[in-house]
Amino acid sequence: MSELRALLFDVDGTLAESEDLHRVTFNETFADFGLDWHWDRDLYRDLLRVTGGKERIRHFAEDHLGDRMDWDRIAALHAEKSVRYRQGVADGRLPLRPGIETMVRTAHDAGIALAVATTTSLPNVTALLEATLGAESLAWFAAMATSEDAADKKPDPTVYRVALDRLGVPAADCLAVEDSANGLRAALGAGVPTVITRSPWSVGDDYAGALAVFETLAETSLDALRALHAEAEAA
Ligand code: XBP
Ligand code: MG
Repeated sequence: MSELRALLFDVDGTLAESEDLHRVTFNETFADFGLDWHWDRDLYRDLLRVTGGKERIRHFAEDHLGDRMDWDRIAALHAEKSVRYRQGVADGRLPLRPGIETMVRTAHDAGIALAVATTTSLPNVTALLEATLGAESLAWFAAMATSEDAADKKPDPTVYRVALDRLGVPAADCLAVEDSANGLRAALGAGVPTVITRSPWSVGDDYAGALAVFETLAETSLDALRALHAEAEAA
């Protein structure tokens, strides 16, 4: 019989509604590099199907412009975008989504292990946690699995497998919180039961297989998540 021992959080769209800051800082960087690219909201929603910022740039150049962009140039673009993004985070432009702070604090106080499994980079995650929950919150997370750990991005389950490995907790004793179909597929692919908090960027995503779909974590509680997890285990 398994019990809920760990919560694994996605970052973009789950901890914070961060995709618009990613989008805006991509556009600022394109202008800085002399590219006449502009990713408006509709286009960006479509591009989000490709996870990972560098992979998204490559996909856009190839599929929308027929331009096979050099990977070093993609990496340089992405590095500048990441600096701009973290400046925005440090400036307080990204609050945590409703219910996240309460859930993180409650779970940590209850001895539930916390982890992150994300397609974005470790510096982006630490910048967000420092800017919102404070530097001391980094120590509350027993494991971080980020873009640096997984060459294959979500929906590939690698990033979740790395997080589980670092946590040392079996997948069945964990619960993932995700906002997208790609994230859900990745978590389920690693055997982690998953709840969804919807994001405006993932409207229309297929959430089949999720234990529950919430608007935000403010609609639920740690006890309710424990109950959901126990029910799924018993089913
Ligand atoms: C989010 C992503 C990321 C962000 C941008 O996926 O796909 O690529 O859009 O971040 P998830 P980077 O929510 O599953 O983490 O530019 O740092 O990749
Ligand atoms: Mg996400």
